Amino acid sequence: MPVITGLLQKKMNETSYKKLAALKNPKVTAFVEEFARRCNPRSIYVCDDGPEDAAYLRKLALEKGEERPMALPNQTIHWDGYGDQGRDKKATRYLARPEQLEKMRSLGALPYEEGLAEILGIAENIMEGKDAVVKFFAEGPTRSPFTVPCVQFTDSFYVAHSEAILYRPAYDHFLNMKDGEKDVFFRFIHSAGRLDKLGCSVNIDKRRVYMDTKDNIVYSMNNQYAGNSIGLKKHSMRLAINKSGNEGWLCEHMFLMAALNPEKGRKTYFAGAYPSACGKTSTAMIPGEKIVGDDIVYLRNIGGEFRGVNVEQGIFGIIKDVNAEDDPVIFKNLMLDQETIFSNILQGPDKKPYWLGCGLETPGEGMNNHGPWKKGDRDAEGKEVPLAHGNARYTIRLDYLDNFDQEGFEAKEGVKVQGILYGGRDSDTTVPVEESPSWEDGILLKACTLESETTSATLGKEGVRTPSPMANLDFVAYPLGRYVLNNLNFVKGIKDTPRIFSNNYFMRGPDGKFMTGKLAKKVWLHWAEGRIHGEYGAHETPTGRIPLYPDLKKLFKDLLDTEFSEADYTYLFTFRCSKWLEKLDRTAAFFKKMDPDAPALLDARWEEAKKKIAAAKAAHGDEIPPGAYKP
Ligand code: SPV
Ligand code: MN
Repeated sequence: MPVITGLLQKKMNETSYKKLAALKNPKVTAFVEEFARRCNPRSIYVCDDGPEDAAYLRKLALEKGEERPMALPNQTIHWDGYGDQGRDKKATRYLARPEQLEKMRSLGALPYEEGLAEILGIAENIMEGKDAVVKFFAEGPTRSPFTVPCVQFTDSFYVAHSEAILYRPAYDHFLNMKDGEKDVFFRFIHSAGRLDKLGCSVNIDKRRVYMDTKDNIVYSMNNQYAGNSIGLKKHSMRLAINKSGNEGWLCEHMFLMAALNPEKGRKTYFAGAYPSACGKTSTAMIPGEKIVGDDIVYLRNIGGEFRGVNVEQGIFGIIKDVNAEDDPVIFKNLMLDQETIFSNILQGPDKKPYWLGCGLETPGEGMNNHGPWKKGDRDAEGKEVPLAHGNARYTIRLDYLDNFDQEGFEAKEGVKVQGILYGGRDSDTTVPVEESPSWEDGILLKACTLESETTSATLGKEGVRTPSPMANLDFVAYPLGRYVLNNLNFVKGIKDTPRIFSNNYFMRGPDGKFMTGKLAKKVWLHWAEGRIHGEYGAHETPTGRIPLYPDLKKLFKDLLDTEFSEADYTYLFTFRCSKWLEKLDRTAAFFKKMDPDAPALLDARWEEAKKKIAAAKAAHGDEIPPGAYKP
């Protein structure tokens, strides 16, 4: 029997105490007891999986002012502090044991003892006078080969409420754990710290997110923005990447969706990784297809098949530019009276939600993450405060969406993934869609070379390319070279390895304008779908295989009822040798910087690709139109 101390009895009511005791899990009890002592909340409420407890979290978030009511009764709004509007990369660190430290320095590691002492110092009495909550969740479906059980201890009812929307409940899963499994779960301790009148964390200078990948625990203090606070999202993802690396599966920063081909009676699952602002959500939500998840997947070899699950059950989505025209499915849902948390947008005097690019007439005043707001207001640095933040978000359950793939979401053994998409952003190098001839080539030439290019909309210089291998760099919790090797090795023993494709929706024409409309991604996806089923021919390029013009012309006509000219095709699918040589040089240099001990085979493969491209350039010129290249 677990020892439940007098301290917990003092801080819990009888129901909560009984729920904790019923788990008969000494490691859970010890975790709760330790942070009850260190953080010293006034009370601790333990949640089970029932709707009453989920409703209680929402009610408390409202009562405590962390969320506020909106015009529609089921919607609420939350504000993160003015300086807590995105993931804090600088303050997010790994606590590395001596044997891990050197290899994890480039990922932001701190010496274990030093970092732990600092974060525990910050945690001391941080919840004094506040109420805390303990809730159990699972990453992936419960009772499945994918399940990672998690326990969250937080003093933020906004965080707990968000998690209740975003993750599968798992109190019952903990209750039914067998003796041998009881030690294996992730632990998250979070405090928003002291709050101001808007319900926002005040001590942002003491904001820290410290992760111990060896003991699978994350400490997050003095923040609320979900990417900093929610244990189950990016903290859990880093622990899962480490765990999967040790155990031979994968945790990837990917959506999971199905391309539908009703004519042929096919449903083909794709997973896709895109750095931010490269089209990830819009690909997951292509009209007429099905979505399983939009952010994180676990991939496993199950019975020789490549299978994946969505780790989450909701979306924490960027709201900017969600409007009736560009994003009709989400927009419609945000106008309905269903459980929704808006964050960092404007609450108008009519108590309705307004955000940047919402396509509605917006009021000149209201409340936002700056407090009471009027158009033209300036912040302490003299910068105009926009009506909402560019990283403002909405939190909803996925099953509200008409295009939600319930079947794929519920499958305990996941869905069979047949295609992987790696989508970057550049104006002049990567063609809209290209298939890799092999898994290995896909990982080394498509996934590792992913980059996103700054635009005039982002701060800093235009046209700068940021390396973003697998779109996962912020979360890779062990040396990058080994992570790539694990990706390469993952398919050993898999019978039907998925095809890998690259995407780039952002090619610009000679006039500097985008070459294709937002919906063209449906055509690239369906070309990939057809290739998987052996349908289309292809031209070779030095890096892969590209579509033939007549196939795309027909797909544009059939799927979008638009014309696609041969001139546009030729421009978009021209292989640009020098641009690719530069891209491979940037990739190799980046890996050298991040992981000097990365296996030699990575460099060797990039050198080999460069030789092939240099030879192609010598034979065909710098810009090789589709079909001209002969290997
Ligand atoms: C991302 O930035 O990749 C997100 C949002 O999905 S956050 O929760 O901030 O990580
Ligand atoms: Mn993400």
